[in-house]
Amino acid sequence: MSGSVLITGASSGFGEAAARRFAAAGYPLVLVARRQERIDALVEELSSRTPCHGVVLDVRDRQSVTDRLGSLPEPFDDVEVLVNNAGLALGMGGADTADLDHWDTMVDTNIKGVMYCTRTILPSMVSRGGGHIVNLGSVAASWPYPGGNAYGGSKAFVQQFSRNLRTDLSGKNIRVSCVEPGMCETEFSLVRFEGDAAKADAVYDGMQPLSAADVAEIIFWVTSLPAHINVNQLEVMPVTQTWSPFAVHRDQPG
Ligand code: NDP
Ligand code: 8X3
Repeated sequence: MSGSVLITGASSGFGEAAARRFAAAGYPLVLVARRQERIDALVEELSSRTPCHGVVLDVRDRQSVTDRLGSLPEPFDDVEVLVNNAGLALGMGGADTADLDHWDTMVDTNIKGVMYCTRTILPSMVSRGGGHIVNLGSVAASWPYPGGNAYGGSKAFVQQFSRNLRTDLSGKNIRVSCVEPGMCETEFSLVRFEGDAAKADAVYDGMQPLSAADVAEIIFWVTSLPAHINVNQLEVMPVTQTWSPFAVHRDQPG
């Protein structure tokens, strides 16, 4: 690789771990998230290893994404890898009781944020004649579970958007991969349950989830394969997670 690596959602979880992984390999980094202190601290820490540039913004803010990620200073403007990682789940209630504000936030972040960042960075990849977009999907894109509703729907968008990008980018030497993890202990569940640590901890109780470093290694691996190889979609779960039989409700008359 010759350019920079831009990671959204770099202030925790997969994004932070991916920043460390790419820094260890010496790539210039653009680290994006909303929490200024976290981004500042990571930029300061990783700058001793590699050039780092922090951008504090909300990926839901189209103007801000377009203006700030579209005018990065050198050498960061030569983005070779875009990791569209910023995202979240909110709530786990049924679709009939879910909070519409939660649904809006998931759609705006997981769908629109990915669209804005991709559309902003893609023209420079096309001009430079190469690049790689890694989108963070989820097992929830393909496998429904109770309370997954809008979150699963938003990740299904990420899966299909990734495939469609590949067709649009045919012949342009730009790779697109959708990495789809299962259960991984990050701040994901703490965010989903709005700061309720007991509920978040219970999600991983008695099982070994993936770690953020596991997923970062996969993201790094996908990008470091020989340039003629494109991993389209990569679903990964901890060994402790698998599928259940279909639920059949038998009380309902005909
Ligand atoms: P974390 O909550 O640990 O990290 C989420 C990151 O996204 C944070 O850095 C957060 O930063 C950032 N973010 C959230 N909203 C915005 C926003 N509007 N603008 C900019 N940045 C934002 O979770 P994970 O690391 O686990 O999640 C990363 C991605 O992986 C998400 O897309 C998630 O859906 C997906 N995923 C997670 C799985 C899991 O089990 N953990 C499994 C499968 C997929 P800040 O708050 O500072 O803005
Ligand atoms: C997060 C994984 O299984 O909690 O995307 O939906 S799961």
